[in-house]
Amino acid sequence: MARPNFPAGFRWGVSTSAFQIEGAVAEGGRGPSIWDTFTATEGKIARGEDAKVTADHYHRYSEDVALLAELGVGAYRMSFAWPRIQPDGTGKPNPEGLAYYDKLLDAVCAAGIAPVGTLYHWDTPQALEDAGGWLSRDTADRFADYAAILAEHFADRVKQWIPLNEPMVMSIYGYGVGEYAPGKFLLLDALPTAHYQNLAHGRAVQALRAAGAASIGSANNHSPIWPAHDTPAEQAAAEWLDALINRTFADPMLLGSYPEQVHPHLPEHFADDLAIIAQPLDFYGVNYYEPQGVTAPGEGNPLPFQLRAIEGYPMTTNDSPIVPDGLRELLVSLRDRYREHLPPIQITENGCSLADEPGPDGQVHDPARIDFLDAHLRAVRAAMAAGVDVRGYFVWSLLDNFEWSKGYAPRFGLVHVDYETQRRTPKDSFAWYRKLVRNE
Ligand code: GCO
Repeated sequence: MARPNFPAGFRWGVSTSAFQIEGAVAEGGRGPSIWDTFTATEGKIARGEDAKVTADHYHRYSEDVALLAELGVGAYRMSFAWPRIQPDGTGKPNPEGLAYYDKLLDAVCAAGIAPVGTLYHWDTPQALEDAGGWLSRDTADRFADYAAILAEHFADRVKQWIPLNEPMVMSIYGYGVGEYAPGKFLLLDALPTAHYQNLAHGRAVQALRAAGAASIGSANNHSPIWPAHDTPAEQAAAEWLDALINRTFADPMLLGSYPEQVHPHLPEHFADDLAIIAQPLDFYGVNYYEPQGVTAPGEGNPLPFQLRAIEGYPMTTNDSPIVPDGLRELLVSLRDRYREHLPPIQITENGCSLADEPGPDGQVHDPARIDFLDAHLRAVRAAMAAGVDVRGYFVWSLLDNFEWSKGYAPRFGLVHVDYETQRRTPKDSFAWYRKLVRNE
């Protein structure tokens, strides 16, 4: 299959997150996170699975960095586990936590790969959640302290920073509907968590800049919103959902404002924080997986919209429709909405879960993932041809990993992980991406 060509200097990478691959949850002075608590709660995770070991990256990071080097990517997006750095979310850093990321980052840099550091990928220290978590403004202050610690210790090796991964998912899935940690069911009363995460983002950018950070961006999950019909009721529902899952997180960062739909649900005096949130960014990171279907709310629905499944497309094993052109549509819409306020874009996550298992030959043949990546890269290329400034693409993910409340069944990796033996097997898509990255 021909591969879409990309300009010289286009940044190729892969992404992972600490809680999903590290394991060693009680080693190295790490404190408990909300996801340790959530996985220990009956009925929250498929098959009662947990992330105590997962891909054991904490002990096997050298082997995984060798896989990165074999792949030939120029950048590796990882995340720091807040509870490894500050076990209860406050105070002096844990030396063992600093030492672990020193080793990891030294290995990544020695392989000639640029680390991209996500400060937070949902693993809030439990002690901070007990004190209010993202419902409390104080957590934004704690996050700024945490950002300063990371910048002080790692800004010599980490040249690109992302304060928060997908604050929308934390707010909606974690506090709104409770499918993710910390498992609260607040619906629109969860919206203060969006504001305090946005404030934490702005405070972290300030702290990172003060420590001389070179390049700072985001990793916001965005979806095109697809109403079933062009009726006033469905358009209103679509505008509300777009406001909630896209604009509540992009507008404050890029425009210094919130969509009016959410104003009544934000903390009083939220407007006082907008200048802090709207810190200039060097790149706008976008995580794309699928469009989001929507329709008008039914009788008695507490929300001003009703999600609807998008049909007629192939599906991943994570129940996502595979819609490559949705990425082109999203990128063009972001450019048209934010215009001169939009920094160059990095696709900080894109990938698919399949039921990958080694065949009789011991190899993992995943043609559907190759097709997925090829089609989504063509969509990126089409957006670039339409004038959207996209500078990089990171596959989610390097390794099969713990897929939150769905556990280990959804496999997203370019590399298969046998969780019994910890054997890594590069899939066919690994070789395909390797050739693309190396322009072979
Ligand atoms: C996300 C998270 C990842 C997920 C991936 C697959 O975007 O939800 O950043 O942690 O594992 O997206 O769902």
